[in-house]
Amino acid sequence: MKNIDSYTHLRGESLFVDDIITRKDTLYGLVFDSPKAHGKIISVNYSKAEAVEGVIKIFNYKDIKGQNQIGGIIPDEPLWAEHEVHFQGMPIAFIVAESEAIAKQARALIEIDIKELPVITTAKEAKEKGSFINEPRSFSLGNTDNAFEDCKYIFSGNSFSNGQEHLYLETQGAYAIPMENGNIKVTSSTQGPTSVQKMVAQVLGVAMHKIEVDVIRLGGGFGGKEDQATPWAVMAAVAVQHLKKPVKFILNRHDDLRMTGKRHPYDSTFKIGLDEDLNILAYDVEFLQNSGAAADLSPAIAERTLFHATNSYYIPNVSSIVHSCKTNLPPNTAFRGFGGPQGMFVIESAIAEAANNLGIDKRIIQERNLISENDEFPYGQIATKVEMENTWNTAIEKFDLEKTEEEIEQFNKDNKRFKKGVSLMPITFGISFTNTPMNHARALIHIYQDGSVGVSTGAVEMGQSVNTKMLQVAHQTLGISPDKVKLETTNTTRVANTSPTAASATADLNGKAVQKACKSLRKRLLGVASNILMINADDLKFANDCIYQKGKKTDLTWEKVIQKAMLNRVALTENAHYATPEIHFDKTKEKGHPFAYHVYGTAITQVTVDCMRGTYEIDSVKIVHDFGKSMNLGIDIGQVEGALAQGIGWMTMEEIAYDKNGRLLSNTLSSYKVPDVFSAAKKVEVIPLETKGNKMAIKKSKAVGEPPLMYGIGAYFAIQQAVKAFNPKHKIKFHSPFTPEKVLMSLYEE
Ligand code: MTE
Ligand code: LUZ
Ligand code: MOS
Repeated sequence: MKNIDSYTHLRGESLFVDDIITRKDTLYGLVFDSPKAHGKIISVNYSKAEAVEGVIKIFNYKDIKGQNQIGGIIPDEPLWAEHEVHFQGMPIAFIVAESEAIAKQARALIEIDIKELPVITTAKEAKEKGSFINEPRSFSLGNTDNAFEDCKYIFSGNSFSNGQEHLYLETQGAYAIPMENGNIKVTSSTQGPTSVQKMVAQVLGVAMHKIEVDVIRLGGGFGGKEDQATPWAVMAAVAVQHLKKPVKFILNRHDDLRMTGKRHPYDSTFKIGLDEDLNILAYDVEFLQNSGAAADLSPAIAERTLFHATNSYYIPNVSSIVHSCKTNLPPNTAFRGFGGPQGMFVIESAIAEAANNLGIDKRIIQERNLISENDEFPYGQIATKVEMENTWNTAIEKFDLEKTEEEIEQFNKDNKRFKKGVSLMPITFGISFTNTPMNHARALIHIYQDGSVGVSTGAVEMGQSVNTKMLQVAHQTLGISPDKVKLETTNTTRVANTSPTAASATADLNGKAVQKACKSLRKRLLGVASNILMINADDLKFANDCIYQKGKKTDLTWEKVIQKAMLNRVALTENAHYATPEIHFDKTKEKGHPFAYHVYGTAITQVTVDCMRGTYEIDSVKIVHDFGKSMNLGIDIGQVEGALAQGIGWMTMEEIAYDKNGRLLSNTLSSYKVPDVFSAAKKVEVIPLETKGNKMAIKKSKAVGEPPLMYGIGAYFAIQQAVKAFNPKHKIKFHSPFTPEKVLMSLYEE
């Protein structure tokens, strides 16, 4: 089934926040943000700005009736700065004017005096100065101290991965309108409607029921709108509370880039120990997460780094620790993979370092240590239904890796200027919010009296096509045609207390709720049909908009059953709640069974480096991915391709740069390069490995949103191979992104 949004997307008819027809008295907001990364606010003078004609009011922390606090996990983040600023781009005030242009004009006239304080931009520096968000977390398995003594080979090193800009096509924004009795309706471009509702209520000092949050769809989120869509919606709502007029606030790209957090850069050190047969016996790793100036989701992201620190390998002795380091950058936040990719890059670095020193192919160590059935993850979960070796071996075989390797060897012998490299990248990703209480969802289904169906869930559509999947679940469970089903907007008055659309678990959680609600409706309606036909309900089934008796079509249609149900006063609405069973985690022991299941896969990446210019091309990425039993292969392969491009971008060309003063240098699309159709990968092939699936996955179709991003890590190591082929003296480093500039330096270093 095609994505149900594709028709309106292509015609430009899909609605986003900015497309809502505004009320005629609508006002426009704009943030005044800190020009300095750290300091004390001595004074702010708004008088010139306030005097601009068309400026209605400039809000600051003094206008807040509730709490000036929007921190989700830790209450350490004011909506508007009070006496101190902690990063460039930190919101200080909110200008509301008759137009955006007027607000912009006024913003330039605000005068601020800041007494500057020392600025920290790197995690290392923060650690040296003892600047942390919270206490460190650590996981351990076995005993690394003893195990290192048994190792024949021990290697250690550093690994750094940089941040990444989400670059959702639709920038952050919200439109808030006053309703009666002080109620406010906020249309927000958020992955977390409930967090927006909760924070609006908290800052306004009102009950949550006074705030309705509606989400039509997002023009991309990628984690950037899990927590960081909230401030803009809250600011618009504060203005509505005071002015009793609608306020619209859409960030322009420049403001969005400067004010919002990104993927966390990680600075890590590792020590890896192997025995004679290249079994990894021990792994010791310390992660320094550059969290930025407030917690945001950093503690949860740090946690997921630990969960994925050993990627797809079984290592019997592991000791890992992560420090969330407080720096003077915008608070970094969720980004596809949620700290997992950062952890996985380090273990791949450690294996590459070992292989390089031993003069063998990285693949040999990888292959020797792949996780298999009943192995224990460092967090205590026992691996079951493992498909790791299956994807690995299938990839090697189906894509004829041996032939590729021979061809590359020959190519590298024959060519001086161009060198090729190849790498294998296995992935293992746990599905569920690592915070167990978040793993639940609800659905509300209405069957209207003409037989058409409206489905509301807590899922936010952001391009991943979750609405299409929800529609599939509903129409298949009810046995009616897809065009009878409509997906409603995500709205806190219809589905409340939702977890954000995140952790790749949205289709599973909300899909299970839809399925449950539809099954209840189906059962009830089969009772109605049974009365009409005077046939035992057990022999009846809905399919193709009709009732079937033991596989034979009857004359009774879906519509007729619905009409009869109406006459008989049978409820045509159902609400269902789903909470993932079996999962648990004990944070005091750092052990448990946090994931419903794992997703596996293997990518083979081939690159060609131009050794004169340092530029490179990704020739091909060939992937064998564990989809379980995909319920929509078109959508799922689209997710693999999109995530892969994002992963390659993170590893190769997307370079976030701040100067020493915490100013974002890569603040335009001319100074921040994302993969385009030419530079992502010339060829992507995905072989869907149809596996048993998992009963915890919706229709046994495994979650797919985030895991394939990590295939992109393969690009880093393939480029490294090619560089080594040209310059054997190159001392390999782990410092992503591997930009053409760094490649050039590596090609010619002595
Ligand atoms: N795909 C598109 N097109 N746009 C997005 O913003 N977000 C990704 C992924 N795929 C995203 C996307 C992220 S970060 C997550 S967590 C999942 O989608 C969330 O949706 P799911 O839980 O339905 O997979
Ligand atoms: N968000 C979250 C996530 O709050 N918890 C998670 O475990 C998670 N995982 C991936 C992406 N977002
Ligand atoms: Mo995705 S990082 O869970 O929004």
